[in-house]
Amino acid sequence: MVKVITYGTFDLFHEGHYRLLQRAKALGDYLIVGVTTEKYDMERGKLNVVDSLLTRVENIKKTGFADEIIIEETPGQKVNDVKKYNIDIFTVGSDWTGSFDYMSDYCKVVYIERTRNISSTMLREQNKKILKAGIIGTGRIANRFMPEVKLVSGISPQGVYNPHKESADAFAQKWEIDAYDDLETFYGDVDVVYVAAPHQFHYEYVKSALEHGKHVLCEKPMVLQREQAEILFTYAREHKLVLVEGIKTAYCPGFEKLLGIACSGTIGNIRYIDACFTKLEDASNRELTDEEYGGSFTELASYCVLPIIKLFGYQYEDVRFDTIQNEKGLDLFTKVSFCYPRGIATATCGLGVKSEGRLLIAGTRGYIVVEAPWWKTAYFEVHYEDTARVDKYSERFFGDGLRYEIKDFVNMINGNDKSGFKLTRGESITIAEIMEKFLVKERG
Ligand code: C2G
Repeated sequence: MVKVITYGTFDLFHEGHYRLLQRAKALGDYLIVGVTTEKYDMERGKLNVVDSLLTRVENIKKTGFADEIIIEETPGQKVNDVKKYNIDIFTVGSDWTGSFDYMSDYCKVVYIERTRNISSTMLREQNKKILKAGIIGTGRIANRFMPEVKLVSGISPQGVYNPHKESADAFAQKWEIDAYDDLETFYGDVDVVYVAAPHQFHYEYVKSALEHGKHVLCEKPMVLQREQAEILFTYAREHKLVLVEGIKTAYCPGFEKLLGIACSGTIGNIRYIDACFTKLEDASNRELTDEEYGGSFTELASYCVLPIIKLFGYQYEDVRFDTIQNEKGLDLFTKVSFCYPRGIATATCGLGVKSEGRLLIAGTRGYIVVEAPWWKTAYFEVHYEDTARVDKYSERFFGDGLRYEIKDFVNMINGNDKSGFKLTRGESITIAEIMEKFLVKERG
């Protein structure tokens, strides 16, 4: 008797799950299905699981493919299960190809092709819709989005658009999704759009996606002019569409906790904020050669300006920029200084100068300090006049952190929005205004 085992969350049970189980069963005579607990999913960074363990087990039972169902509770459990149940074949979907090769020391490992087009027809409850996501752009950030989106329940990547067919095809093949070089067809097949094209194309893509009735998550900086941000947000609001600027820090749990502490009076009244983010880039990269839209400010300032806008608000009295430029006139390093009625703030960002990359929030009773990479906030300290007292806070941060904004985006669309406050429309518009002021000053 050939014994097969597979594992999964099987949330919002759909065709992809059904076909996976069907083919897993066909690999042998006896199929064991391991279903994850809520706690284990939380530990492994899977977000937004909707169905209870009981419901998920029931859904698997109904398929009739499972001869036995077990519960997966811990990271090392798979190897032990294989030994315990005398398993011949371990199988899982091809979106995990390579990840479980280590299991081949104990049994045969088979990756079953992922189902590309899942429809929600298998879902019993109408309101539990799985959003089909379309990705615009095939660059570095789009590649980071893919492993993150699969860890959020309720959304499934459907296809990628790039006007250059070969780039779309290569990306689609890598991530087992569909490729599009025609925008109309692309919009016709997806429910939501993630814009990860170069900055200067964001406005047109976001606008056209909204005009096609799609909810949009757009990479930072969403746009480089205040008016463009206003037009897009107004259109989205009037058409009841969700539009989110993807500044991941704003959505990560550690940063939320940090803002809560900063505003709680623990450090007194906040008077000074200093945020720094540097990332050395090769001089030949687009970031340091694109004379119109390159440079460190457009690339990184969204992160550094975020805590300042969150804590001091939109009403700065003065803003000034100082830069160190390369021979093309692009800023290798920029310092932006703000004056507010209640305090002052500086943000520095660099692609050609390395600095310590710290976030400091200073108040009348103490200060908060977060070391790099503070934009992926996981740990921070609160210090006081009494140097013996240091309060320490930590929070889990998974992967590249994009899953947090994706989760909030999905929840906003589904109407259970408790996260709109994390990056408000006014805050996004102010960040666009600062980008515009910088570009007008530096590049006319
Ligand atoms: N799957 C699929 N096609 C889809 C979606 C999912 O074939 N469109 C497969 C997955 O590859 C997996 C199974 O269905 O084999 C269950 O998917 P999930 O519920 O998303 O669980 P997952 O997070 O993939 O867990 O320990 C758990 C395992 O590592 C897999």
